[in-house]
Amino acid sequence: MFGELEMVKALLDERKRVVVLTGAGVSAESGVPTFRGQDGLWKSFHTQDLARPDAFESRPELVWEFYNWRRQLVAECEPNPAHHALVELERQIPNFLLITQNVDGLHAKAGSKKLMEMHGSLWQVRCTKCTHAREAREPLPDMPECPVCGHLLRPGVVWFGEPLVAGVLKVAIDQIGRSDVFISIGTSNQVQPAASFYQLAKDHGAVTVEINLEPTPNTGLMDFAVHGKAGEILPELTT
Ligand code: BJW
Repeated sequence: MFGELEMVKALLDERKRVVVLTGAGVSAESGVPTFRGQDGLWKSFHTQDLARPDAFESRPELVWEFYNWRRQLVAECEPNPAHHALVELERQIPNFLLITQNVDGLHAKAGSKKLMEMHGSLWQVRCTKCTHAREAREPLPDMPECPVCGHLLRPGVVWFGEPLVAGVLKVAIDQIGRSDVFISIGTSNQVQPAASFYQLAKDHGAVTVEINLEPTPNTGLMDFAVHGKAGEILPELTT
């Protein structure tokens, strides 16, 4: 290990207040497709239009079919060394928070506890009419109905134009504002507000780090950038 990675490890060894933001790249080595890029879900399946409230309104059956397909795919996936390394960092660093954009549940499956899923979860559903919301691990029909009022359920994820999971943004802003180190891992940094978290950290004097397979629009603005596979890089930070 050398260079930037060595410096990031030294920062973490100081056990400062650390906030980590993760994206789809962290789950790529578990077999979960990313959204953008060469092998991205949205390139292969032209599904960007499905993760939208208006798509669900006009074609709910198609959108549910897409989410049920992903639920099935992700159910077979296991956490990889990147997820496990983040559990270990949480154990080593007393003041640690993991904010994930991922909806696959793999951080929780690996054992992360100080965790916020800012874009919701594939394993949550909620009613389109009443306040009913629940965890749903079991296979669902293509048009699942609310057990309380009979209206259509929807996936418990955050689509474009929708606010983040309740309370998450406030906690994120508060914690990032008080962090000493902010690390963005496996995200293309193209979706707001997550893509701007580094700026918030920087404005409050935190050291900012990017770990990603390839450069992102934020790379040049980060204090440190390490490019490669999260599953290979993150375990290096825990030893
Ligand atoms: C590896 C790797 C390996 C691969 N190791 N790396 C300001 C300006 C402009 C627009 C906006 C703005 N503020 C808000 C918006 C609108 C919008 C937005 O950002 N649009 C952009 C397209 C410009 N944002 C929103 O609408 C958000 N809501 C909001 O801001 O609400 C405000 C509001 C307040 C009050 C009332 C109403 C509204 C919500 C955003 C929701 C995003 N939802 C999705 C879908 C979730 C459900 C689902 O999964 O189906 O979330 S979109 C999708 O993108 C998903 C992801 O979480 C998100 C981010 O993707 P991510 O994780 O970065 O993945 P990729 O694929 O893009 O990148 C993976 C990276 O990993 C790549 O770089 C690879 O190289 C790398 N990689 N293998 C390390 N092994």
